Amino acid sequence: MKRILVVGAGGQIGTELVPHLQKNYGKDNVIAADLRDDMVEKLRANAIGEKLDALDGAAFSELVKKYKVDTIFNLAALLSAKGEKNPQLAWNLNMGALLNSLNIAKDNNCAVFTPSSIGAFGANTPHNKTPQDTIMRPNTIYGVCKVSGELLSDYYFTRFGVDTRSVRFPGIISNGALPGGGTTDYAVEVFYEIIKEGNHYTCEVPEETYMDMIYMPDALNAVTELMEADPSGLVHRNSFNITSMSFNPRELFAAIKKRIPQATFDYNVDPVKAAISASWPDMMDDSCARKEWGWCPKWGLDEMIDDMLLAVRKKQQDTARV
Ligand code: AKB
Repeated sequence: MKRILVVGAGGQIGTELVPHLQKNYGKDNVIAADLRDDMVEKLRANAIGEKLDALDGAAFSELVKKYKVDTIFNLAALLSAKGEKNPQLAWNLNMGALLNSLNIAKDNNCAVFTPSSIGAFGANTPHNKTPQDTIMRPNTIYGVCKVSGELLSDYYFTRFGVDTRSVRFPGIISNGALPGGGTTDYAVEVFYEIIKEGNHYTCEVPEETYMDMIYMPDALNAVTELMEADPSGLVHRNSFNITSMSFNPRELFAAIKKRIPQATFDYNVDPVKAAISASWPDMMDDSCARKEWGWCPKWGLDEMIDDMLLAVRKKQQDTARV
C-alpha cells in the first residue's frame, strides 16, 4: 500500500482515516476525495484533495490513473437509519460506489477496502457471540447492501484476484466529524449534548438495547493492520467481525453520570432505530480476526469515555474562542 485513494473522505471515518494513513504512508501518498465542494476545500487544508462522485466511473478511473493509486478505501455510503428513508438512493449509492471501486481496482491492479457493518446481520442471527460465519438475513436496505457487498467483494477476489479486504464495523465512537444517519449515532451524540448547558440528552435507542461499539483509534488500526496483513494467513476476507466493547444506552449513560453527576437522560424512542438495533448483534465473536491477522483492540468503555469527554470539551472551548 503506497498510493492510496480515500473515496468519501469527508465523512466520520474518512476525516480521521486520511491523517492516519498520511502518518503511516506519507502525505504525498494519500489522495482524499469527496463529492461535496465545501468538504474538498476543508480536506485540501491538510491533504491532496479531489472532488469525486463515486458513481462517476470515468472520473473515478481517471483519478486512480492520475495518481497511480494502488489501494482504494471506498467509504461512500448512506447509513442504516437514513437508508430506510430512501432505500433506492441507499442501494444506488452503496452498491454503485462499491461496484465502481471493484471494477476500477480490477483494471488498475488495486487493493480495495470497503467497510461492512454489524448491520449485515439480521433478527435471526445469533445475537450473543455472533459467529464470523452465520445466518445473514438483514431487513434494512443498508444491511442488504452490506451482505451483497461482502459477497461481491469475495467474488472479485476469487474470480479476478482483486485483493479485497473488509471488517464489519460496530458503531464507531469518535470526536472528529459527526456520524450522520446511523443507528449507533447516539453513542457519539451524547458526548456533545451532555457537556452543553443543561447537561441533558434524549436518546432515540431503547435503553436496554446492546450493540457492539469501537473507539476510532482502534477502528483505524484495524483498517491498516488488516490491509497490511500477510494474505497467506487470511481464511476470510469480506468481512471480519471486530469489536472492542458492547453496552446499552443505560450502561453508557450511567458511566457518563459518574463523571458528570448533574447529567440527565431520557428516551424518545424512534421506532425505526428501535427495530434496527433490536435486529443487530448484542456482541460479536471476533476470534477469527484475532487469529487470522492479530486484531487486538486497546480501548475499553472507561478509557473511551474519559478521552471523548476531554476531546469534545476541548472542541467546545475552541469553538467558543473563535
Ligand atoms: C449505523 O449505525 O448505521 C452505522 C453502522 C453500525 O454501520 N454506524
